[in-house]
Amino acid sequence: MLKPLMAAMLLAGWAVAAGPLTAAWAADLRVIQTQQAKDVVVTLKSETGQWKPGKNAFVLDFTSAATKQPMDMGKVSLSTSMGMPGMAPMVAGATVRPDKAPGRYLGAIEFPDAGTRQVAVTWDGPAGKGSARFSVSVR
Ligand SMILES: [Cu+2]
Repeated sequence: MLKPLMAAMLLAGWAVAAGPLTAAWAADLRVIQTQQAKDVVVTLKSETGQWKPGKNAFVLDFTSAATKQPMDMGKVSLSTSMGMPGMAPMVAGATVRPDKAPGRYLGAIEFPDAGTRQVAVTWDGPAGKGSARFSVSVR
């Protein structure tokens, strides 16, 4: 009786431990948008290569345009805005945190509807302060 139970518990424990690992961007990432600001190349990526209404997980990769090497950007934030005629812009901010991989940040953002967002990515760290702006279609 003990052995099957222990095997089941081990299996369950393994599944819990393996879950986050396999979910954490093991899949290929697709580029949503790339933007260069001075020497900094910002690449926004996700598993699907696009943003949709609702919750979205994404990756921001920072590399040097000159050296192609990852860049530590320090504190990174991402905010979005959608202009709507006759209304105040719809604003949504992302939570962004550094990944273990150098120059990589993991983010999450939620959109109430579809439409083109003006995206601002800002940073403040070893490479100085800066920002990149681009637009992304949420669909
Ligand atoms: Cu809107």
